[in-house]
Amino acid sequence: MEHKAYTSFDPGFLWGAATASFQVEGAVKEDGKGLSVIDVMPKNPAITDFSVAADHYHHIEEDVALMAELGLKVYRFSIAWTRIFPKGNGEVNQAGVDFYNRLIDALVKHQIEPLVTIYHFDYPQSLVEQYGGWISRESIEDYRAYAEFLFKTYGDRVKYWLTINEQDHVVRIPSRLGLTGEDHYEQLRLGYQANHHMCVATAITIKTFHELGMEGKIGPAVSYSMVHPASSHPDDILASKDAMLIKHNYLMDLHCHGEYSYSFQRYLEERNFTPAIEDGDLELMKKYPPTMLGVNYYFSEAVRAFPATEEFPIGYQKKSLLPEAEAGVFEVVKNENLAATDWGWEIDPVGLRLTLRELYDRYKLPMIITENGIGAYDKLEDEDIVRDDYRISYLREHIKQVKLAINDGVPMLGYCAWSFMDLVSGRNGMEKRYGFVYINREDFDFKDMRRIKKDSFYWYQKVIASNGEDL
Ligand code: BGP
Repeated sequence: MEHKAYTSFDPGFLWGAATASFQVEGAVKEDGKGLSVIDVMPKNPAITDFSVAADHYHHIEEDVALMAELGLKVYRFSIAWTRIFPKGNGEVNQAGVDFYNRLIDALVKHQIEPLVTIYHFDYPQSLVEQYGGWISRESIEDYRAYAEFLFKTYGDRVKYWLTINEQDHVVRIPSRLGLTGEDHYEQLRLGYQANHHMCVATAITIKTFHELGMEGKIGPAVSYSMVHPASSHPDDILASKDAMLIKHNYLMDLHCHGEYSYSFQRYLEERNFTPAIEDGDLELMKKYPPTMLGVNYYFSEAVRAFPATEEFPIGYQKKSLLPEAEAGVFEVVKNENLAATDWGWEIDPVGLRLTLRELYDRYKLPMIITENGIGAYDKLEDEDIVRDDYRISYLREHIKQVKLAINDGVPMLGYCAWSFMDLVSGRNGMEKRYGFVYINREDFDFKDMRRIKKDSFYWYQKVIASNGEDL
């Protein structure tokens, strides 16, 4: 839809960039930090571990100064649960508390709004050992108590909170739940139980947020993107709707409406995946929905119908971490209309506008983009130059679509690019870079960790300074 009247970004629009603790901090065993599931999971030997990452733990003053130079209005980062509570519950580690006090104070000094992710994948390993972690109901109170501690400790300076990052990924990636040994079917079944506990934990934490009279907004950071039908064949259109349901909407319906939709209930029943739900759980979710949504968007997908057969019976999934095909439901296929990144992620800026409209139509909550960016093999040239024009063009096209979504009537609080600086990619180590700031290290050579501004840094600086007019 083209619009006659054209709105610009609101003067208070939060231009930002994001990171996550385990991907940037390093110092995994320093100052009393406990181990997380990320620290103990089996690593792909082709990539580095996260022990040093971007060494942000030892560079916060320098890094925040760069954020200020870039002009950031908001910085999204996550708190490592195991720096605050090394065992996930029980004793507090003051050195960890102080680290985030220093970071938040430095941000506030530079008038950068902190946007805090309470938990971004690095679940305390001790809770897995104590009672199995998220698959146990005991996990709910420990998460709530941890979040309450953060509200009371940092809430005087932090107004925007993200509860859980990409819960759908956590429940489907066994190492992020701390699962070992179970077969694929059992992992999925336990994943849906963990999912339910995370939804209850989110709702009860939002209840605590309100009871403490916290100012500001709170909600999950969700991975949500359009699943297009591969053709206009009605079977493919049905496949795309079903894929949207089992990849994204099942979770949003729980967070925002406190319900397992009828079709999702059927899906779970047919596969024996229905989780144990206690009286009052759904009421709690209904009563305490999020007050904002964080949206992580990188690519869209196209799907066609994938009928169940004898060879692929209902529920058969391709052996990939995130579902690429599920018999009886859908199969992801290449979208011939779109170019892709070096990792095959299909670049779809209009898909972002569609995503934001879809989310707002369904859930009516203000949103902030919490991740959007392109992973690439950046090349450091002589004289510390990184010519990442592909990043500039990716971000430019996506920001244009955010603007169009605002014109469509979607309330957007801000936009955080992924990522502020290069960091260790969850599955691809240091070779897949995302930052505005280059970190001079490779997977197995830590070099000097020098911070180098890429071309995209100077471009984004202009975008922010012009409030999105100079793209
Ligand atoms: C999201 C995560 C981030 C980040 C990003 C890029 O799923 O929230 O932590 O890693 O994806 O993914 P990747 O590093 O696999 O390219």
